[in-house]
Amino acid sequence: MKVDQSAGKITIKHGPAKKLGMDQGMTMVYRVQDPAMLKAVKSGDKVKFDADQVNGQYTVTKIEKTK
Ligand SMILES: [Cu+2]
Repeated sequence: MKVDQSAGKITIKHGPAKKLGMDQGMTMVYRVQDPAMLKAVKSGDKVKFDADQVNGQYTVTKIEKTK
């Protein structure tokens, strides 16, 4: 939904993510492990991503654009 490369953050609208304790879909802001990861995506893209809780913050560890 929104990419903020300088802050290393991305807003993602996603479906249920049981692994992260999210039983319902939602739109939320994630940190990214490495801001360079955000060069591959832009606002409006559909993405596939992996995330974990790192130091209590939801952090994207992998992201890729899908069609
Ligand atoms: Cu969420």
